[in-house]
Amino acid sequence: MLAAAAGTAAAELVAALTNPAAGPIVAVGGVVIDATPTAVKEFAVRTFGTADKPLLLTGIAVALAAAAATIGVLAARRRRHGLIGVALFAALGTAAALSRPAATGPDCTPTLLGGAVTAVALHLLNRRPPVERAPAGLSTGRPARLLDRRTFLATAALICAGTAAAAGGAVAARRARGSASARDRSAVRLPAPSDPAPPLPAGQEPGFVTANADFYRVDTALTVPRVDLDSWRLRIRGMVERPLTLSFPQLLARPLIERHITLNCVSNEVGGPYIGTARWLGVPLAPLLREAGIAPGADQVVARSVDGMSIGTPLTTVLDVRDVMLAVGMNGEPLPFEHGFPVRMLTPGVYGYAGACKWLTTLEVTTFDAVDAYWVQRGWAPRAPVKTAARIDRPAPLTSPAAGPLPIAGVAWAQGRGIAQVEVQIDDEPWRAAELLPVPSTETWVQWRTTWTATPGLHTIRVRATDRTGAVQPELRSTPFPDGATGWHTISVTVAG
Ligand SMILES: Nc1nc2c(c(=O)[nH]1)N[C@H]1C(S)=C(S)[C@@H](COP(=O)(O)O)O[C@H]1N2
Ligand SMILES: [Mo]
Repeated sequence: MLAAAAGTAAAELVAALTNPAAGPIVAVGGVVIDATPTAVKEFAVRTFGTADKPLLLTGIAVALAAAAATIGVLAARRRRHGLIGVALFAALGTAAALSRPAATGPDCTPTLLGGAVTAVALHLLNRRPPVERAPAGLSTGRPARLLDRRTFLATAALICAGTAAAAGGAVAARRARGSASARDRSAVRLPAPSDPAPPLPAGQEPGFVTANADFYRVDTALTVPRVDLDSWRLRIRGMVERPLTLSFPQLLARPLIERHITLNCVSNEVGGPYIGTARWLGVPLAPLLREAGIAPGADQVVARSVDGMSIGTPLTTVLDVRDVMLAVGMNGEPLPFEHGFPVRMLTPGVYGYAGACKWLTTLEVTTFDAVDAYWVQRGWAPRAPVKTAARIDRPAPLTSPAAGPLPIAGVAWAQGRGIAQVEVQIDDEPWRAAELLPVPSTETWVQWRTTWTATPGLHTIRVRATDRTGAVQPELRSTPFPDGATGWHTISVTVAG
C-alpha cells in the first residue's frame, strides 16, 4: 500500500505540473463517471447530491488501497506477482488517462512514471536481504525472504517521506495553478452590454435572482477546469462556409446582451433544487453562426468543452429562440470557474445538458444524424425543451406551522411559453389561483404566492402550473430520465393546534 501511495503521489505531482486532468485518480474517476449506467448515476445524484464526487474519489482511493494490499500479499510470496500487479494497474491508469475525451499523448506520462515509482518502492520494501544477514530463526519457514525489521522500517520511512513530499508538491502545484487562473479571472474587465437587461419589475420577492454562490452546479468534472485565458480560443467549424476562431478579447469586443435567464437541469426531481436564475452577460450566438455561414442540411450545433463534454442543441433553436448566447458574465462578474469560466453557452428554455455547455471551446455545426452528444449517447433525449413545472418553497415540507394565515409561495417555470396560472390545492379542497409576481420576460421562472388560513392537523399542499399555451402541467409522476420529470409538487405539513 505504501508503494502504491508513493506511485500515486508521484503521478499526481507530475500531473499537477503538466496537466491536472491527466492524474490517475481524476482520469479513473472520469472513466467511472462516463461508464456508470444512467440509473446508478441518477441514484448517486439523488442520494448524495454534490457530495457524489468526493464520495467517488474516496471510493477510488479505497479500491486502490485494497488492490494494493492484495498485490502486496501476493508479492510477499512471489516478487514477480507484485510486478505484474503494478504493471496491470499502471496500464489501467494509463488507458484511463489516454481515453479521456480531451486527452493527448503526453497524458500517459504521469501514470507510467507513477507505475515505475511503485515498482521501485515495492522492490525496495520487498527485497531479499543479503544472505549473510538472514535471521536464523526464519530458516525453517521462508529463509532469507524478508528484510529484517530495522532495514524495512528505514526503507518504509524513506518512502513515506518521499510520498509526503510528492503529495505536498502536487497540492502546492495545483494551488499555484489555481491562483494563477484566479488572477486571470479577476483581471477580466467585462464591457458594458450594448443591450442591457430590462430592470427587474418592482414587487418581486427576494430570491428571484439566485446568487452565484447559491447557484446549483451539475457537471461531470471531477476537478473544475481552469482555462488559460491567453491560449483559449473559440472555434466555430463543421458545416460552415468560413470557420471562425475567436480569442477572448475578440469575443468581448462584440456587442453584448444582458438577460435574466433561468437555467435548469433535466435531472431535477419534482420540487428539486437544480434550477436557478441569474443575470447573464454574453454574445448572441445566432449572428456569429450566420457570419460563419451555415451550410445547407445542418440541423444541430454541438458545443464542446475543454474537458471533453459535448452538448447538442437544435440549430433552429439556436437561430430562432431569443437570447441564445455565449455567456461571459453571471450576476455582474466574470463566470465563476464552477459555472464555466471563461465562456459557456446558454439556451433559454432548454435543459442544461442540451444547451448550456460550460468551459466552451468548440462549436461544431453538424446534424443529429452525424453526432450523438454525451448525454444522448447515454439515452437522454436529443431535443430537450424545458417542461412546465412548479415548486413549493414555503412552507418547508414536514414542518409544523402555526394555525392561522399561512403564506404559501414558490416558483413556476415554462421558459419560452411563459406561465399563465399557478394553482394551489389544500387536501381535497377546490384549486385556488395563486398571485403571480411580475417577471422581466418568459425566460425566467415566476414567483407565486397565496395565503391559506391553516387549520390544525395534517395537511397536503400541492401546486400545478398552466403555461400560456393553455397546457396544464400533467399530474402523472415521471422520473427525470429521459427528458425531464413531470408531476405536481406535493408536500405535507402538520399545522400546530
Ligand atoms: N462542460 C460541461 N458543461 C456542462 C455540463 C458538464 O457536465 N460539462 N453539465 C450540463 C448540465 S447537465 C447542466 S444542468 C448545466 C448546469 O450548469 P451550472 O452547473 O452552471 O448550474 O451545465 C451543463 N453544461
Ligand atoms: Mo443537467
